Amino acid sequence: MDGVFVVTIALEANAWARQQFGECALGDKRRTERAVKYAAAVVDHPDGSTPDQTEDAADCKAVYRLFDRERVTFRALAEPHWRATRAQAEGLCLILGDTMETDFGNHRKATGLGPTGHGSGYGFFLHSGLLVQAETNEIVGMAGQEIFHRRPRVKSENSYQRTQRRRESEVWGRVIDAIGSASAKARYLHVLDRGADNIEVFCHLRQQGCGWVVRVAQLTRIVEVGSGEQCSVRAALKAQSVLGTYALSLQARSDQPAREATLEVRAVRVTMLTPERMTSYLRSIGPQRIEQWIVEVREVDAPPGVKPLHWVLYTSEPILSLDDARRIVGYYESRWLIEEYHKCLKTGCRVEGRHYSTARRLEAVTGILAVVAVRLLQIKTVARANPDLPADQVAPRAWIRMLGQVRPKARIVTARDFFRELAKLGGFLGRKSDGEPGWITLWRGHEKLKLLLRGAAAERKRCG
Ligand SMILES: [Mn+2]
Repeated sequence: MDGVFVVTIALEANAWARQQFGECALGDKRRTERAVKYAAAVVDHPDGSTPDQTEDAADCKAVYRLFDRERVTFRALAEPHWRATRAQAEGLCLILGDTMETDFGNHRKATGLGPTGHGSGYGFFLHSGLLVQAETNEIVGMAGQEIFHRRPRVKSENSYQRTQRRRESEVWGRVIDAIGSASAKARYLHVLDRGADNIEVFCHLRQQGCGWVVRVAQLTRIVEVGSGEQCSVRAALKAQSVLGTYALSLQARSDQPAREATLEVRAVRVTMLTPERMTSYLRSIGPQRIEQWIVEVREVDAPPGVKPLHWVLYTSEPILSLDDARRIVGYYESRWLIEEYHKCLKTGCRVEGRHYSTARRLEAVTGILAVVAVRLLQIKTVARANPDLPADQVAPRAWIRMLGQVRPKARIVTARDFFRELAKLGGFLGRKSDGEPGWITLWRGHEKLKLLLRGAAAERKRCG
């Protein structure tokens, strides 16, 4: 499986920006050019402010004007990337779905935002579907995204308004539909957290011909088991014999020592019942019987004082063996990548540090940052997905040469070597106990390396 994105990372900022944003339909070719130019500047300095990322005041104003145009929306900027991602998908792909909350702070008074968090935050929600290769966890890109706002709660709210406000969970279905069905060469498996444990979500997934792994939120939900009788999810699992057990080494955490956990696995095939209260969506698609499997992983004989591990997942995939179950649990564990994406967007691109005065400008700039954050995530994970690739397939040769010059003891042959040395330049110690470098040291190393390259280029110019 040759990396689709490996080539992408090796591209210089300008070429990458053109590839990602050159097709944006913004109503005027000059706007597209402006977006490409700005995106390249963001790649070079993702956590800077807009004035930092532009050459002068006029350039900065031009970017602000760009984000004020009606046609220049989050969707218009990011959609070509989503389309390209879906077109690149091949084989079994996971689509990791999750919502990120932003908080721009109450003091800034950007107009058009809504409450976030427990009401103290002020911003928007970004729902994303990150497409990764199932076996390697290689990041292909974003398959679809949506920004939505929470309506402020009003005291005199009637039940209709309350239901409207609570229908936020419909975003799962909208993004599933926007991503749509896989092409003939790919298969999609959506991997979703507890927020998606909702009959409508399963219906959307099935309508699109996608598979799924969804964390169970309600163990008390009534389902139908094989023989047609009805019972709770919990009771259905309890009635099953153990499919197998396996051991898992857990690293020490602040609140508990390292331990070897023994995990029991159970699985059962169930049918979801059509809810009594039909929503307009459910009425529109007609009665549904969603047949699927439930996998349970339960820690037994946990030492006193620790909370035993317990995961329960719904899946469209048949679970006939312990291996099947472990594969599905492994897919769920890939969700750390979407959490990591959110960090790339918040810390790496400082999306919440943008000082724009309206929600529409903030949304529009997020259309660029959301795609740049994919690139940051790819840089962070490439060494993990393809450690043995030749280094010159993940980075320009000039970078490898320069890194070799400033770290003369380094031997840079593979992608893993390159990223470890890059992280060391950024302060990563690389001791045995340090594991693989985190993206902050990678990013610092990358920043330093670029400065070195810029210095060397200036020197060459001067010496003619
Ligand atoms: Mn979530």
